[in-house]
Amino acid sequence: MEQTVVLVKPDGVQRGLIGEIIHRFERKGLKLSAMKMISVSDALIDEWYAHHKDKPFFPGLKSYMMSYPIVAMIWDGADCVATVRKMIGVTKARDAEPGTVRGDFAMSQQYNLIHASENAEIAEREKKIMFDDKEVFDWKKIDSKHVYIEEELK
Ligand code: 3AN
Repeated sequence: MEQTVVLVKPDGVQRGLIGEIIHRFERKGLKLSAMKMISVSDALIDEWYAHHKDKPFFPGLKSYMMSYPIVAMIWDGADCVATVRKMIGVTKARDAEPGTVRGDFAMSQQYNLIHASENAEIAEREKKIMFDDKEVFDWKKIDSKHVYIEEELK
């Protein structure tokens, strides 16, 4: 199974959408492997968004990400990275498809509620930045045999 990193960003926390977001991924059949609320540091944002550091919106993005706590999670499932990206919708929230998190609950390009790893390689990098090994739980979800057929569980 594949893992992806999801952040409920400060606007999602402020708007009371932590539960809604978790609910969506749980109902989909994904497994929660880690979760914590944290205040992110300046250095963490520099590392997390290193690919955006020269963009004009970076200073605003950084102060927004540091403005209030965030909730960080690891979700686990078959093709989890692409599945979760589909479920969150495109970056500019007012263009996001209805039925996605951003499409249903947000309007802004910056205040777009949620982050999810872009690809499997980035997911591995983000797991290492955000979580210690002891914060990640390897547990068996007993309904997985009703979510996947045998071959999909391998
Ligand atoms: P996504 O989160 O959809 O993968 P990225 O990685 O392009 O999008 O951008 C990271 C974050 O930076 C976004 N979630 C958003 O908060 C912010 N952002 C991206 N593009 C802009 C922009 N043009 N103006 C302001 N903020 C932006």
